[in-house]
Amino acid sequence: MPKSKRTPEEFSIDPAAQEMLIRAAEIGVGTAFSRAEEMTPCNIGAAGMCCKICGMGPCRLTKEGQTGVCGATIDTIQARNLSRAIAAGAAAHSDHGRDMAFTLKAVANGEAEGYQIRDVAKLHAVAARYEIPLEGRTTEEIANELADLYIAQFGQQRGEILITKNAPARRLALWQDLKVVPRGVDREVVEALHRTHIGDDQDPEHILRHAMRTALADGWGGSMIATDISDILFGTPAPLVGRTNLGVLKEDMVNVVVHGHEPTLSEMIVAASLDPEIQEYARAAGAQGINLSGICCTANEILMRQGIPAAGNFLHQELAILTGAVEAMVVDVQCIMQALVALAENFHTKIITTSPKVRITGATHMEFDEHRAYSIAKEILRAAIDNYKNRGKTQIPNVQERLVPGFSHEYIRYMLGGTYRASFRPLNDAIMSGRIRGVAAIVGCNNPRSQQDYLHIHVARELLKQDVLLVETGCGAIASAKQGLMLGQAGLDQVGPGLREICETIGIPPVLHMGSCVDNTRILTVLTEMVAEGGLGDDIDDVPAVGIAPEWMSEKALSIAAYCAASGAYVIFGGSSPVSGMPDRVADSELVLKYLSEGWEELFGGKLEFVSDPDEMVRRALEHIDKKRAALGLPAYQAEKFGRSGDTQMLELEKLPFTEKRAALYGAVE
Ligand code: SF4
Ligand code: MSK
Repeated sequence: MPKSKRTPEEFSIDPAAQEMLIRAAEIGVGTAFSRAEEMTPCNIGAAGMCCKICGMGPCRLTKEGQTGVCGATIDTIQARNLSRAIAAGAAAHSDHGRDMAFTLKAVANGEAEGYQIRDVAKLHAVAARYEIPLEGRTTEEIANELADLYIAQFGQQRGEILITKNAPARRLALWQDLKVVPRGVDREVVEALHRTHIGDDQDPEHILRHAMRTALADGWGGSMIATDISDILFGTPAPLVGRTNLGVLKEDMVNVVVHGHEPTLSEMIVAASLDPEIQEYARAAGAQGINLSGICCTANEILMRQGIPAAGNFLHQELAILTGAVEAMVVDVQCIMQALVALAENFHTKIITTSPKVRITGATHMEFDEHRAYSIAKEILRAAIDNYKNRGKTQIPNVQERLVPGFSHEYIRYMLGGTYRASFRPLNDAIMSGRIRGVAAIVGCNNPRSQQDYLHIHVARELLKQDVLLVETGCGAIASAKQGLMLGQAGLDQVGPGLREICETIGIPPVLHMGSCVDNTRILTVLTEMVAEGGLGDDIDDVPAVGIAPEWMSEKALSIAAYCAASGAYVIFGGSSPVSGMPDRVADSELVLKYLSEGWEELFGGKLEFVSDPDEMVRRALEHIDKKRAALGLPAYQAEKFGRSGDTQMLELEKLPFTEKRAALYGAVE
């Protein structure tokens, strides 16, 4: 393996990652970090200037006015490439939602071993949204009807998918005007692929209009279904104390890491790990028990519901194996690196694939079936325990941090007003007064082409200083958690004065963990509730809010960006743009890039821009928030007006002599 040009510190800001990267170099094994360094991206493909849709190509358009063999222009090619990526992302999220709907159906019919409906209140709330009768019916009858309704959204051919009814009325009317309300989830994905086949839709703006419809079928379709059903089956998240980073792995226990996205199997593994029979089996193997942890969004799912520690985000998947302490990494779907299998050959770790959709050559396959989920979960855990005896030399970084995850939109509502006055009013009021300047959602992946976590954390810290409340999901959330930004203390010493007052008063961290990447729909719901509460406009594009994915890498991220922009949000992506063109060499290669910004803004009020410099991301985010504040007639942000309440005053009083302190608190004594 060639010697790396970058140091471990340049690869990641996380000390646990740095330690494991040193270990990788000592052992002589590669990781995504070193492979990214060795693999120079193709500059033509990276700029979206290559088409390989048909056998007359691939066509690389690198000269002014050049077209593909079929005559396709650079704009058409870029629009097609982006549209296909959005369709793939929407398909991944939505297929996850479909599987959740089938699981709900199986549970309702009593056919899913080990599962139950844990959140009946959420089942009722969701069913009521779609006018499913509740009176005099059993939980199973209601769940059955909701499952059928949700399953039907995927295959529906005409009309509008019902989930879009949850959007603000003005937004839905706009989508209806623009004819982008999805007719059925699958239909839009299929049509995106059809339109981008050789010889079909060749007007870039027309292609991208349909890309928006496809993305909406994800955000206000498949993903929202996935989130709703996960909550119904496994419980709506509420804050609890969790831990994160590789230090959560344990030297004297059987370490099982679950990785991927769907909570169906991982929840069952959590339950099976508590089974006395399994605990005894682990002790008989010489371990103190089973230690479960997660990677990526599966981690987020079981962290925010069960408090199971998160071993790390996307770029930690290989690093966990490098500890030598993982008996089994159990994967389902999405974001699983093929490199895991080859890396695991250097250790004793078993890579266990479980989804009927995902197999990796060389991995052990133990197929999951929700009808006998608990038994399969126990078989997987037994296989991990049997592997404990094969463990060699280990090195677990002594690095971990606590966090408070679990801020579902239901909980945010509750925390702002309690049981009797649950409401978004206090949040809206805080924004209207300027205590909170605005809200930013920092979401998305890690990408080894940047320094792991750096962009997430730099942007987060700068926005917090500017009194911007942060909500986070996916790997971005784990990045913040690793840095302690999801603890109450961060609301006291890492934020501007106005946000500090809010964090103090409610007792929340300044960065709210809202779940996995399908749970970006929770953020759409929060924005919708803020609009409904009043004072921040009539639609999502009025709210002083931005979405940022500083280290994005997946097609799912592009789908999320598109549905957020279609919902009215300003979305900033870091890294490089897949449609950047090469304006310095090919002057006519900018249309699509401009269209995502100016064109989408004109149509939807939301837009997508690619910005590589984190300070520029912050500047644009704040500029947008301030522009929206001004449009609403809200006072301009003035940090100096706030910060004189609560702990700040108490801390200042503490410094005074006793008599002055008493006088300040209780008045002068005669
Ligand atoms: Fe080339 Fe046109 Fe075929 Fe694309 S569709 S590969 S531009 S010939
Ligand atoms: S896991 S899509 S790396 S957020 Fe959802 Fe993380 Fe991105 Fe995968």
